[in-house]
Amino acid sequence: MSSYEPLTIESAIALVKKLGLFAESDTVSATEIGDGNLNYVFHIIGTNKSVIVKQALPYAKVVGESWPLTLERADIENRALRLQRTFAPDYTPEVYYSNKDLAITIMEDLSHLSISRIGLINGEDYPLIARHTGEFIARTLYGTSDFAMGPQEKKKLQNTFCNPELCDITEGLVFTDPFFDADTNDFEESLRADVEKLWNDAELKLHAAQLKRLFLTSGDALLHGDLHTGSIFASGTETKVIDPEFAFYGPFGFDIAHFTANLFMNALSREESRREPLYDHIITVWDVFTCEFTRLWNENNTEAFSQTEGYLDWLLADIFEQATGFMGLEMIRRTIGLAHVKDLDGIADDEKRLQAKRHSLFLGARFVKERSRYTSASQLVAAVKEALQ
Ligand code: SR1
Ligand code: MG
Repeated sequence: MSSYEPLTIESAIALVKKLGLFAESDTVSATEIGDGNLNYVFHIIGTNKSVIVKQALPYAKVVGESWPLTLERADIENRALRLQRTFAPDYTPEVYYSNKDLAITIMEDLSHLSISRIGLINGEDYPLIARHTGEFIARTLYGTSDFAMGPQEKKKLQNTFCNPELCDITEGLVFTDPFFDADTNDFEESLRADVEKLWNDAELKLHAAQLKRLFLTSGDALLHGDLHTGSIFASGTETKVIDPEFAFYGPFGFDIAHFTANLFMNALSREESRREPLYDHIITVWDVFTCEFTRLWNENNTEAFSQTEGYLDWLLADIFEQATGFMGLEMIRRTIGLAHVKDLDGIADDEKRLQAKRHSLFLGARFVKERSRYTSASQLVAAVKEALQ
């Protein structure tokens, strides 16, 4: 029988003391700080140290108890964090303790950093975030791929990261619902004409279906699975990627797509004179990802064709094309789907907010439909600049 019970402030403190993470005699306080869509997050502070206790709830917090959700995701998150830390220790928090029955992960406190979405909204630029995130993505993806592990070991690992319920959320909220008049959609009434145009765009729907198939069937590498700017803690010097509960074996282009889509949406929320740092990040993350992936490819590769002329270039071009499409889908769903972004929703001026959302929809659709036309991040940036003129 499962011993699961949702934690309270009191039981969270009792747990960390029982585990010996804090002395019984220590004065310990806790605050529930979870502002995500799915979990409880307790920040626990003692005299000399602090930790984060994260607990999955048996439903999606963003919707309520009417949307039951597997507790398995806490175990997936815990195992993904531990694995990602072996490939990218500088960019992954340390896990101190995990308990599958309680759906709990206790990890390093990152409260000296800020959630990058909030920082970016408040005008921070995080000069190293793109370099660090590009290295994180390249190392975790390459390290868990057929190329690094060999197909047998990779398949064994892949089997342990089947994440059907969380994938189902993405398949619905990112790849399907925004393209139909689905109950989960949520948009401002003033956008109805734009949204109906999108629902009636047969070409867009065909491309969305193709990208959905890629997501459903590819098993390139262990993805983070939800790598938006709310999953990244950052400062001027440090970057930590958190929350890999959506981790599963999927297409190489997915994580970088979500990071860049969220950077573009932040750019849309800014005045023109403040957008350039976001554009630089998008170019940098692609440069760094490409260089690091290439370095790892040449250093450690089990594939007999690895040095066959043109193979790596073809693969990188393919990753770029699929990522451009996934990026467009993320921009669309964050504008009209169930889970929005504060970057766009928080624009106080009605006209500016609607304009930013229309740009997000327009650019999202363009990136989905015309993904094969783009071959570099500077072309993506140029397309955004042109649309905003
Ligand atoms: C019901 S969960 C909604 C969204 O929150 C997560 O962060 C994922 O992005 C998911 O699509
Ligand atoms: Mg999350």
